[in-house]
Amino acid sequence: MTAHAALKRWVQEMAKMCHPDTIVWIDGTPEEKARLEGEAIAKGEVLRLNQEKLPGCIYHRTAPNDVARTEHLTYVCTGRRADAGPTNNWMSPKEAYARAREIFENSMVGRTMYVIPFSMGPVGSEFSKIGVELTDSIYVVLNMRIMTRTGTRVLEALGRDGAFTKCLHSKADLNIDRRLILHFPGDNTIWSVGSGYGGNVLLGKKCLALRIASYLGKHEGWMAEHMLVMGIEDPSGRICYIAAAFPSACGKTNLAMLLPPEGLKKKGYRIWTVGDDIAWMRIDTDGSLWAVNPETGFFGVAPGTNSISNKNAMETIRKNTIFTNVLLTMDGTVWWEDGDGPVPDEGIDWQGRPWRPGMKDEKGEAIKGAHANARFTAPIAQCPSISNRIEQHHGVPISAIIFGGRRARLAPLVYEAFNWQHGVYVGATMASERTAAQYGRQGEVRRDPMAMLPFCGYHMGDYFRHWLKMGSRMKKPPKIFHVNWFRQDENGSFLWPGYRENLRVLEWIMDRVDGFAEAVKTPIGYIPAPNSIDMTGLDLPVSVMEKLLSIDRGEWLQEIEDHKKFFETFGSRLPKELMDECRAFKKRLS
Ligand code: OXD
Ligand code: MN
Repeated sequence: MTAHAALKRWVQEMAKMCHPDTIVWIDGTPEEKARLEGEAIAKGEVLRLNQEKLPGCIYHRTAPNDVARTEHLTYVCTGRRADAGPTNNWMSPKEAYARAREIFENSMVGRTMYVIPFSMGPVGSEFSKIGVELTDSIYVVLNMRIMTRTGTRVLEALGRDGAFTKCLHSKADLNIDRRLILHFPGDNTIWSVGSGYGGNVLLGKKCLALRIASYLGKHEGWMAEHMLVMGIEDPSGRICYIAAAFPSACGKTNLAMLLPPEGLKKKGYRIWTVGDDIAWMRIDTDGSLWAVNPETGFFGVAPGTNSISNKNAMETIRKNTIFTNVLLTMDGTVWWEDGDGPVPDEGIDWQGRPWRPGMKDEKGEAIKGAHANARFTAPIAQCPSISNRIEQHHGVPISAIIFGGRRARLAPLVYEAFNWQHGVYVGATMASERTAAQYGRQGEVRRDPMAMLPFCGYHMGDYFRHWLKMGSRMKKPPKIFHVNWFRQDENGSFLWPGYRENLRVLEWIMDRVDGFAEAVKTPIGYIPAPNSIDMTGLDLPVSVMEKLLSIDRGEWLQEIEDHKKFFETFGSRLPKELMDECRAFKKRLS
């Protein structure tokens, strides 16, 4: 087990509250995986899929009311309300512990409490953080074994008195009225109760690696960001690493595993995937920014993933994968909407009901086989484009940071910020439009600074200040860019083909980093000079490219008013530099 007295004491204390029948310490061995899968299958928590077609794969359904992160039940519990800031739900630690305690009390009677020691980042790296999650869900254990480094080696790295994040989870009765996702940055503690959905219960991910880590990063001088990390190997064999932040469901996983488009293939580019969701970044001894992916797996959205949108993901999930809330086919395989064909003639849908294509509900709407947020959990080691630097303790050096949103109008295909401070302004004012699939008015702009709106564990005004400070400490800060793959014409059709073709934009970004791609200075930043993006093999009329890069001063002037209003919500904690950027931008446009 462990010689760590404080850890043992805490496990005992939590067990006294939750009252499990037994306590099992997770060791991370393959034998343990086989045993746990067997138990989960016997209990009906998961199903074994067709082992010939999907070796090592299992299937799980969540409760129908428990299919996505519940932001309205997610709290940052700081001593003072002001420290959580206007973008987080807040509860006092005293009230939060008391309310959750009532739900945790006896929640594990008749169940086993699993103790999962896990490391975010390579075990033993000075960049990594250790957590211990207590849970009554075997599904959580099986997922954590894929998404993080777990088991005895982590306990060894923790030693007798190492620091760790205390993560407590119970499904309890999966009642949404008794569901709470609580973060206590001051206590390095997370309590999650009443849910079985990944984003709420795999506590290493959003809760630790973003909310708690962003808080730790501010205090310790590093950054925890909602970013993919990828390496782009150019024809000479040099690899340039970039980190990119997009709001949830805007294609981070697809971009991280990009395959070069036909037209650029002969140039010899290769993409190396470091991570698809989270980047921990520090200034190294060379004065530049280095990033590690703290995770070891992908928890990706299944619908829309297919051999065209993401061939590497389809290869990754052929074995040892957990499928959640997808359609189960009659031969024990899986399928989802906008996946690879053919559409099965029948199956069992994500709610466990018989399903056939074309079925309609009482409102006449198509019944989907898979939930729109159905997921796959797969080991990064199975990704054909995996970077060979995943286990490097210092990660990879970052040359460029990319922000992006989904904007039908306004934002051009790509532009480059003038400098770090301007780049922070670009990230802080990032926004995405709601699509028909999301709750709220269609087309409505939702500000999502650095794609961290639901994940920043402290006051966002202080977060912006931290970004500015990090830039001033770097010898050579990465260049900052903004991309928009989603610009539309007057008829609502996308102007840019996206997917693999995005490499053309990344090539321009790399060339800008090296200082030789041509650009035109505009009030919003530098945009590509005509013909500076390689269009070999892509038949896109020049007039469309012009539209993709066009800047409408009137629309931007309106946008700035919205930036100002948004900034005002942060009150006196907003760094003055960002309002200065706002004013300077307006002047450039007038
Ligand atoms: C997200 C996710 O919601 O990565 O951002 O699951
Ligand atoms: Mn994410």
